[in-house]
Amino acid sequence: MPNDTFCSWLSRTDPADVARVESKTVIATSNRNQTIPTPKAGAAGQLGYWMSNEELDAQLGKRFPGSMKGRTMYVIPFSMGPVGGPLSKIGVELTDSPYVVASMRIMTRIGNDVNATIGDSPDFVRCLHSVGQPLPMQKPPLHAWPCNPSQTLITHMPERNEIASYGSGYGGNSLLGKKCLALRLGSIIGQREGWLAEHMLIIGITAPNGVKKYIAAAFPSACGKTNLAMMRPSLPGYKVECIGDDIAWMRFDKEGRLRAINPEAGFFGVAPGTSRSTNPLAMDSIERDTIFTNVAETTDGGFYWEGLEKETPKDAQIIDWQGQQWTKGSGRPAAHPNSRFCTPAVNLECLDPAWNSSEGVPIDAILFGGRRPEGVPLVYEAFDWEHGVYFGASMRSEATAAAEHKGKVIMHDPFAMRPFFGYNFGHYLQHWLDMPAKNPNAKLPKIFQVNWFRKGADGSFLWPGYSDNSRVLDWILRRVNNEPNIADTTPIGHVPKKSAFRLDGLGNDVTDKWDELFDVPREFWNEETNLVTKYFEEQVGQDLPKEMWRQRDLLRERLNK
Ligand code: GTP
Ligand code: SPV
Ligand code: MN
Repeated sequence: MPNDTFCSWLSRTDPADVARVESKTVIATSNRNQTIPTPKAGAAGQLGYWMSNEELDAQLGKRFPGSMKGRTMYVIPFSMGPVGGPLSKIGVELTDSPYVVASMRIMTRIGNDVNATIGDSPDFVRCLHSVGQPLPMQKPPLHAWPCNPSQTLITHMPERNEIASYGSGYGGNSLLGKKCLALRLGSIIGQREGWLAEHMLIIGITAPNGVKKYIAAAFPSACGKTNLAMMRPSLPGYKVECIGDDIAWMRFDKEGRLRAINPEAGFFGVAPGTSRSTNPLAMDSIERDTIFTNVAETTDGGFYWEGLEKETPKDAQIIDWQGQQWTKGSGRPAAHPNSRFCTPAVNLECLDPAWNSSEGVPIDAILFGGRRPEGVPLVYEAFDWEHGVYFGASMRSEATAAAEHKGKVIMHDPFAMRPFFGYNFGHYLQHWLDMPAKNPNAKLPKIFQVNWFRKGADGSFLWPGYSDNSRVLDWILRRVNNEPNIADTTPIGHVPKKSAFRLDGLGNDVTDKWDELFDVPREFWNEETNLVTKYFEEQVGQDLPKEMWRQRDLLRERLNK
């Protein structure tokens, strides 16, 4: 890299250890129904995996004794959230992976000041991680990345405040503060203590009149959180500042404002697709102090991935994510589709001045989104909180490379939390539904659904996305401000009036697609509602709050009026 301060690292993993493994991620409790809903007879549960404490002890007993033999064991005291903050939680991770140490150094607050607070909070979460390859290994590890994929198991023990992860060194499997603590255990603690742990980005948006509002947005893995969190708006006069790109901890304060903090201290972002044109501020921040995993490399020491074609000299020699010579048109990707950059938050130019605030920022709108090539408009607004909870509950999205799922099948991913629920999804819905009653003075955020990924007949995206998503944010903020006459009502929610939506500056190639972008096909939506009904019946059954059936019925009525 042509940069004096450049100091970064490339890790290549064993090709068998490249993403989260949902099917090997379990939560052990003494009560199965507390952890997962009971699926209908004959249906395989998709909302988490439960294990008994006895079975878990047996599984851990088979794996951990002697697992770190010959390796250095590191002890990482870390804080999720500002050290000592009222919403923050402390963990201590033991690991035999230096990659995990370096990554936790970026992604969390670690060090002596964390140690000092442990005396005051002996309820810290005990985290244990091993790559599962005691030394000497029979064969040297591939790419110097020891792991044990056939024995991988990521486990959570909420009753003991413990996490134990074996066999994988990758991302959410091994950086135990992230999905394991901040989302799975976090959601359980949140249910107990009356707050929300969510797979959401947090941003501050300053409108041209100088008024600043904060929003949180839940999109499934690899569906655009990091990009929205670091967006440079195309609409003049707007400013977007980033609090977080992946996780939000939120609770109503005494004044009834929903306050959010980002428990993390860095960004573990999807590399492919990141470029000067899509996410320039991320490109700036990854020029130094960054750990890259499974990206491709240029022979002069730069990074490369799909999306950087225009920014890389034509004659650059490229080594792919597995260390092989790579040429364009070879039919295989240069970077793994789930390759990542891991970079400190403080590197980001658009980091919000309040990102480190321990009481959090007030949230005025919550967005849900996903990859929906068909049928789902660019943006629509819920009629009320309960309808918004139905938005979250009925979310579906195309599978991505962030976990082990194959192909682009559309999967249910309620609240973008399917892989991260720490407790029974039915109870989780009830927790959301109870928020207004439990916080009687709550100023409830408005709830919206967005979809940057609708496709036209030719298979290309109808909406330019990225910086132009600021146009959607503009409409959302104006709705939050109760600006009159900017919305129409459809059976699925309020949509923008074309005349009120900021399309200025976009070419006809986009504006001509308005009707296609906002079409609400009745047949599609009836079918969608049937699929959600089937999912609720098969997966959640008895545990589904009745309010969700009411919302489903109201939607059907509106669709067929
Ligand atoms: P996780 O870190 O896995 O939770 O993912 P994420 O939700 O932060 O997703 P991210 O922002 O990293 O985006 C994933 C992929 O979607 C990248 O390849 C992006 O380039 C692409 N993407 C993000 N925003 C948009 C958009 O507005 N339009 C289109 N077409 N693609 C987008
Ligand atoms: C996700 O998959 O949602 C991520 C990446 O943010 S990982 O940390 O691997 O879970
Ligand atoms: Mn994520």
